[in-house]
Amino acid sequence: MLTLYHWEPNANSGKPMLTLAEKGVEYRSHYLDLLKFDQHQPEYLEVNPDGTIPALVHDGRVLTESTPMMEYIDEQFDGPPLRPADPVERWRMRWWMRFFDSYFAPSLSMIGWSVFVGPAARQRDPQELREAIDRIPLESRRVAWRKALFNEFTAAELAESRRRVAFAVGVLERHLTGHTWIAGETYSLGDINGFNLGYALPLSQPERCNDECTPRIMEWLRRIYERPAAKQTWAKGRTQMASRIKMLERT
Ligand SMILES: N[C@@H](CCC(=O)N[C@@H](CS)C(=O)NCC(=O)O)C(=O)O
Repeated sequence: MLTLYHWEPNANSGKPMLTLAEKGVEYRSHYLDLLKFDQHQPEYLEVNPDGTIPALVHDGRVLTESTPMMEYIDEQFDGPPLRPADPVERWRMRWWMRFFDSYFAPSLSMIGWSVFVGPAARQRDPQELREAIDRIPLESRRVAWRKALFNEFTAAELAESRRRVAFAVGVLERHLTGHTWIAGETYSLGDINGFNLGYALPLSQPERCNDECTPRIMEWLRRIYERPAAKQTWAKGRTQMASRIKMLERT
């Protein structure tokens, strides 16, 4: 029995969703609306007391952390391998997953939370929002929500995140100039990780990521978008957020 608790096919939730689709593994999908704070409700805290998504439950065992979760899925289930056999390619895949998770994602996420998540959730009654924040189990997530909802990211924090995003986009473009995929010649979990992070970059960072400045990134994103597993995964999206992927259609 396999159940995935997730939000939209996006960022951390999209990583196991796309991995499962690439492997052709059936699972029970349990959608949690992050903007309605479903992830902090008692029923979900029984699954993951940290109140973060995604969480995978396999035969009664709960797995969290989306990147090791992808490796677990690849190891545990039949289907095409998503980790290269070649040690150098496997190292490169893991190098990039670490870079995506620890450097690129937090900066892009801060920008996303300030321009999208905060304003989208802010429509609700401020007292209700304060109570919702108080129910968040992890201190780091409480701080992120508070800053997003009450517009408290400082100009310096946002400027540093923009600088990091610009740097990371440059590093990725240079990498894809010499390699077809993140690991090298093999499509892997590194591409799944990077795609979930970056599929909307041409829309969220149009001046940095476009056909003129970053043609290699654009081509890489389009090649992943055209894979049946990506089409199948993003069709599970329920909001405008997931439909942003359509901008990767070739004209
Ligand atoms: N490092 C964790 C991060 C999990 C995480 O923070 N997920 C976000 C969504 S992308 C979340 O659950 N946010 C809910 C919240 O902050 O309330 C992973 O990769 O799974």
